[in-house]
Amino acid sequence: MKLTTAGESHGKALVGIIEGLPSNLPVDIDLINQYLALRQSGYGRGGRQKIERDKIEILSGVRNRLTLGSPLAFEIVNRDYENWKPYMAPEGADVTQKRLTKVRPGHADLTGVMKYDQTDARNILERASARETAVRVAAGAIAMCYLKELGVSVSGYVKCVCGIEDKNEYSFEELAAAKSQPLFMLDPAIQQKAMSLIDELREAGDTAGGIVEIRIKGLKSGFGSCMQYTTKLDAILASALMSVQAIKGVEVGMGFGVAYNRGSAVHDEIYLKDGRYVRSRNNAGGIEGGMSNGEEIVLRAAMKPIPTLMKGLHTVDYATGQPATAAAERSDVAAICACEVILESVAAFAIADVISGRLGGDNLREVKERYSRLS
Ligand code: EPS
Repeated sequence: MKLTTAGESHGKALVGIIEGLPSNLPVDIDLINQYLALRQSGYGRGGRQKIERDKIEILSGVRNRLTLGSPLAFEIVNRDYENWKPYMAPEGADVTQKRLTKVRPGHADLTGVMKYDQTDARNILERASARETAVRVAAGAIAMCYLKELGVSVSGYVKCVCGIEDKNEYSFEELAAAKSQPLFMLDPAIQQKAMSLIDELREAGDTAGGIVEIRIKGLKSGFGSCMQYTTKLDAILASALMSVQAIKGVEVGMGFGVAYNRGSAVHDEIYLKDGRYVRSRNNAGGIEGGMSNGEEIVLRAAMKPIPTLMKGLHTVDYATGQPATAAAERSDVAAICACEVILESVAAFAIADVISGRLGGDNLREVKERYSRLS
């Protein structure tokens, strides 16, 4: 399975093409739009989300809500394009306007203008923007339709906002409550503190990142491989999560904790119970030797604070070489809820890809038969 994305943040539309879906897969358009709306939600988001009403428009590959096995192409229109058309139109635009040369620390601006031989960081940030993730959420929701057919589900919640951390453990079922919360957090008191901090940061013109936990339930053992480094499931998932804008760290299971504990406190002991292998706990996060071991897959990712700070950080104006305050017109204070939805989506897509890589299958019946034969 392969996803190609295209589109600029203030261009006409965001576009995605998915290749490799089996035929006859039911595509739940309401679910896709629900995920797109969730990506726009959450406490701490900025002005852009008041303009956009992200909705998928499927252009090919689906007939009467079932996939055809052909490339599935779709678009998500940028409503803000109407305001940006004079400055963004491919057919001709006034590029003297909306120029950005006071490059933002932490954003793609500076390295991008140098690499692509530009004088206007607008030509970089439009594509580097996290708006691109709308496409990945739509594709992830389609991957969830595929996973649902096999009894695999993906969920998650926000564990930490700018150092305010929920250290509780939750069952997979408990995670479902997160999405109805303003910050997708599960402890009301901790969430309240995090919301107050976001208010403070908004006043101060500052931003916040956080930690998201993603869990995958129902995946049978043996997905991924120990035979070649490129096929290790943890490497594939870490790459998927790290590919999301603003992610600076990924953990699997106990993650960095493994470095602080002895072997007997880290490894999950194995028992045979009623003819099935079970483990004493799940520090491995459902992956051993680069393969799923049948336990829940547990991933965590750290999101850096949004690099557009309304108060502006020290920078250099690329046009003049003079010291400057970094550009800021509008920004999210925190986009951790969006990040949670995006991480679920990219994890779902990566797992669907690994399953389809192992099972093949031109049509859904073949895929389901092959999956059901696995123990
Ligand atoms: C985003 C839209 C953008 C930003 C954000 C993501 O809107 P605008 O730039 O028009 O205000 O809110 O972009 C970034 C975080 C970024 O780094 O560029 C969206 O729809 O998710």
